[in-house]
Amino acid sequence: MKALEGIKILDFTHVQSGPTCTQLLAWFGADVIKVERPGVGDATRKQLVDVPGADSLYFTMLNHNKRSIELDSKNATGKEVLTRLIEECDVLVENFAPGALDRMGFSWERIQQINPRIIMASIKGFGPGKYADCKVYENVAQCAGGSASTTGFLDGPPLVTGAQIGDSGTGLHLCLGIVTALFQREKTGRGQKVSCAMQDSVLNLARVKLRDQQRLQHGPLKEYSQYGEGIPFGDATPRAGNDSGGGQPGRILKCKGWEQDPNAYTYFIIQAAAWEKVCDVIDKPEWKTQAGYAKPPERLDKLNEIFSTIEEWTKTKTKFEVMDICNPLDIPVGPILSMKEIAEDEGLYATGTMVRVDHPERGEYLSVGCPVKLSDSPAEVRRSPLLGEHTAEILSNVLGYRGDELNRVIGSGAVGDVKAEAAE
Ligand code: CAO
Repeated sequence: MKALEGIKILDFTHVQSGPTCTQLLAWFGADVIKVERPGVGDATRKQLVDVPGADSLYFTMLNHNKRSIELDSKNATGKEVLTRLIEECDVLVENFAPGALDRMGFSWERIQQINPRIIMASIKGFGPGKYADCKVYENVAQCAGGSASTTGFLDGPPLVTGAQIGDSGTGLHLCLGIVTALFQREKTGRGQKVSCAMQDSVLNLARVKLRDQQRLQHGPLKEYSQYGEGIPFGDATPRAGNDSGGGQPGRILKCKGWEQDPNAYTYFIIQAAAWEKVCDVIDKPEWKTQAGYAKPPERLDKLNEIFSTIEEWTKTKTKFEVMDICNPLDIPVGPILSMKEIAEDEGLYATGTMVRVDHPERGEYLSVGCPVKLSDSPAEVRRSPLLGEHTAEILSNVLGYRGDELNRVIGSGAVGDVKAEAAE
């Protein structure tokens, strides 16, 4: 038995933010029914196509373990089928542009009338306010949520990060909201609306930078490299390069082979508790007691010199040798892993964090498995559905359409190209 077994999700999501949420719910055991426009489907099916004719990796990697029904929600019969789905499902998840669901005739008020127990979960770019009507994509959220202004180097432009904190980050937040609302429904018997704005989710993940914004009022941020370099602070949290976000100085340092390999680097933290061991490893034992180096505050104006000296040592080792030497000494380091190295790491496949998935159109591909491991509800990754693959079985098995009723729905053109025999 899976944790969310018996929970039905009406998945009205598309692109990335919403689908990451419903994929997690599917991995936790919910029956996720993805509603897609007939003949078109989620736009990502045909975005960044690598295998002609096959669903893209963008789609397949975000829609595992779901069922797909083709349904035109603007057609009268389509609306009738959608109403039946709302009656049957526990949760409706959507991330359409602001107002799109209302324009279809399915406002929150209407949805509650149809099914008072349903939980409706929505992702929008911004919360209520002057930008509420904007359509928003990943990088817009990273910029509006304070991440871009605090990412990058001091002398360069703001940077977006490769981790999809706006889309997948918001999907994670929404998933937590849905499960929490399901938990509350156990006590109240009522559904509720769960809303996540991408700006808010990014800001939540950039929380420590708002911490620093307020600390600035009480003086310079001494753990930032620019303090040691004598560069004055402005009135907003600056970009901090690869400085660590906490109170322990850290940097990315070159390792053996860096001249050829763009990822031959390690992250290296000179945590106060491990300072003496760092000094021994890099053969600078005198720094353990020398004034100006022995105590953490004294080191802050010498970080460039200290990290350059450590880098002379890391350049003589591979990033994995640095890890092997430092880890037993409790010196926090981490190799900069390329996606190629991650894709080849059998240890990640052994834990289910990476998976190999078979697909009828594209053959085997790699994906990231469920990152949350439940001991009583292990996630098994199943391939994403083809467009409308489950239309027939959802109409008949979930919604109970039979005989003439089924033929009427199929004949209406609202559910794509379905064979009545398949549904019967
Ligand atoms: N049947 C009939 N019509 C359907 C349908 C279906 N099954 N599914 C969707 N549609 C319609 C919608 O009703 C909408 O019609 P109207 O414009 O007439 O109301 C239309 O398709 C387009 O939907 P959309 O505006 O949501 O899609 P878009 O490609 O123009 O915008 C996006 C995409 C992501 C910018 C927008 O949906 C959005 O801002 N979503 C919220 C924030 C978000 O999740 N962003 C992250 C996406 S991942 O990077």
